[in-house]
Amino acid sequence: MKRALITGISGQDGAWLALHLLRHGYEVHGSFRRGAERTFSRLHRLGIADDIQYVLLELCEATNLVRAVDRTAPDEVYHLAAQSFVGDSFEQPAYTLDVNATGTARLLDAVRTVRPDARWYQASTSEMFGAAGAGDTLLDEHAPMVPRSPYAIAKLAAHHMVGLHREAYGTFAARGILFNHESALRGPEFVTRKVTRAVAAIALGHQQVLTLGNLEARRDWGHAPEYVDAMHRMLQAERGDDFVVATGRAESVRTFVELAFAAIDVSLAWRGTGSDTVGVEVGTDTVRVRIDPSLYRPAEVGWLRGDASKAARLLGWRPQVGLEELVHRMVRADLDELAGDLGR
Ligand code: NAP
Ligand code: G4F
Repeated sequence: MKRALITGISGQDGAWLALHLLRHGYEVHGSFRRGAERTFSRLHRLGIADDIQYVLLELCEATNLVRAVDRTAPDEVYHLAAQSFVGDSFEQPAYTLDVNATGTARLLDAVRTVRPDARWYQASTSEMFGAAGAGDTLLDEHAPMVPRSPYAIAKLAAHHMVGLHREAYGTFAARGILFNHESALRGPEFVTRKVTRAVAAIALGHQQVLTLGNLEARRDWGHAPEYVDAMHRMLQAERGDDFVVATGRAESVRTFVELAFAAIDVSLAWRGTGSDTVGVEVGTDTVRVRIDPSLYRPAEVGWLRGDASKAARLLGWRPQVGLEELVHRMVRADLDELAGDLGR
């Protein structure tokens, strides 16, 4: 039986990956950090909370990392833990660098010291491409990286540090450059889940208006459970390598909003421009979407679209669930969750 250590077990990807590895017969160790509440709500939602072995792990604490690796003795390390919200990284740049970049360096060193043969998966990100995605450029593993946020800068440093361990110490290290991936387990601060939760609340009459930032940003949105499968495939390959994981289709936040309202049979008409834009419900003329400029980012990544043909060729990985289906599933799940909450 293989043993996996997943850092960041409480997050969206941690939960989906744990489910995937348990189904493949792994012993799964999941890391958590101290907090006032230890609920593991996503793991409970997937019905696997009792199947995980939990280990305390804080990326800012080097000796704790050594002990965590020693205690879990993993064959595969999936390093997912991070300060993952781009917006907050502008408010907390030094903290984001410490957790995402220096934290990765600390954990790499702990694994090299205690468990040098363990295979490493690095949660790299399309955000590292940043400004290089402008003008609908199709981004593959060789595209330039022009980061535009403290989060992306920290992730790019971690990406290079993992590459260095591959080169200098012969570590089996895979770097997954994943584009945005979403699900009903996505954190509510990210735009997709913010939209689908609000649309569900509007459908049930508990919210009137959804307030957003930049409607024109385009993202390549895929289905999270498929993306954790790609992570697993990367560590079963012959050698550690780099892979873009994406759908190849980029749509705007505006289009995502339209699709989410369509899932509750509401058509939106857009009026105004820039921060004066409003989305109005066709038929009732009720304002359903407004812009709050305070939600604009100091520097924005306008366009991200990925080319995952290398993953298709070498890993046999291809995206399955399309954007319309993804949005529909997320709205449906939020309707069910909210209706359940209201019934309690
Ligand atoms: P997420 O839901 O925000 O989960 C992040 C996890 O990291 C949580 O378990 C969190 O624990 C943990 N964590 C945060 N700071 C930590 C620290 N100082 N020490 C130890 N653990 C810490 O993120 P996700 O969407 O699952 O993403 C997983 C990884 O993939 C992240 O590295 C993210 O940057 C990267 N990524 C995500 C996407 C995407 O579209 N989802 C795309 C590309 C790359 P708490 O619950 O205690 O906060
Ligand atoms: O949903 P977002 O916050 O995701 P973002 O910034 O693309 O980052 C996510 O994907 C990355 C992969 O590319 C991951 F590495 C990262 O960890 C995270 O999972 O924002 C998407 C877009 C942005 O352009 C943002 O400005 O939506 C725009 N947006 C417009 N209104 C909004 C909002 N974003 C949020 N979070 N909230 C809004 O109200």
